Amino acid sequence: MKSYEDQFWPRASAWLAGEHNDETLGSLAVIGAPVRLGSITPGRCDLAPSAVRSILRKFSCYDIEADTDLHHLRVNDLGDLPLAESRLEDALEPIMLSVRQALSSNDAAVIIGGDNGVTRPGVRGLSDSLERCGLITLDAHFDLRDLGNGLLNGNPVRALLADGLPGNNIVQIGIQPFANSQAYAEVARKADITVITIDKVRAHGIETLLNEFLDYLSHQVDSIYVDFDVDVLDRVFSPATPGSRPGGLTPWELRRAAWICGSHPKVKAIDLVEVDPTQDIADATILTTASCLLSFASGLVTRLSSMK
Ligand SMILES: [Mn+2]
Repeated sequence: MKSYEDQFWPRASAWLAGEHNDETLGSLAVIGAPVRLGSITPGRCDLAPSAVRSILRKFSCYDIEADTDLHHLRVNDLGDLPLAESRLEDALEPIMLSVRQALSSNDAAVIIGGDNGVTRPGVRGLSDSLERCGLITLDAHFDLRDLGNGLLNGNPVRALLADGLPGNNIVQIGIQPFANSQAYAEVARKADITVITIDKVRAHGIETLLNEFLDYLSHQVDSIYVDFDVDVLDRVFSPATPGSRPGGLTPWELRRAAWICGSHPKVKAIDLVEVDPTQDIADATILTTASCLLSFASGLVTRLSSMK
């Protein structure tokens, strides 16, 4: 059946495929990084990049909240890196180099995982000097598990500490009770990582906190990477992420966070990870994930127009 098309309602899928205004403000790279073999709970998060791309048919390109149209931005969709059968150890270099290359010719990059193992190579893609890089995680978990059993989706932040990322360049937002151990809370404390639990987010608001920590990091780093582990959402909104728990963020909070990151001049890359489309219900998780990609892009339009 031929689908209904309306020339006055351009779809975000067409934008991702390359539709844009004759004159644009800049460009956004999109990289699929379908790693899955490091997942503690085995699943098919390797299918998320294609699921996000196809659900964009259901979205327009207009952000009424910011009054921005995504056609002001060119997208370079670099496709999926062939990593679905790769160990995280072997995925480091391809993801890192892809991010590095993407950032050399685009204003920002969105990496669609894959499991949370993409965060380490993603951050390493920003720069060789990790002391000049900042990391914000929106995640129910520390991802500071021991490295003794090799790389997992549960230890990218621990691996980054080992790589030389200073703990005081790391801010973790959305950490849930009874989803993390005291031993790993102690690792975070000793490393001087800033930890904002989910109850603190509830008390102070995601916008206030995110703006505060983007400012804080901006004073000590050149570029910032933001990890959107979609399991930071409440489980009701995120059935497709194995680690989500009741009591997490709402889709509104995550989308708003994505817009704020897009609008901030030092945020160079974000990732969207941990979504296993085979576990989704009514596309709830994948719709939110796609809305984060679009809101980050909308924030980037606002960033680039203010720089003109
Ligand atoms: Mn995580």
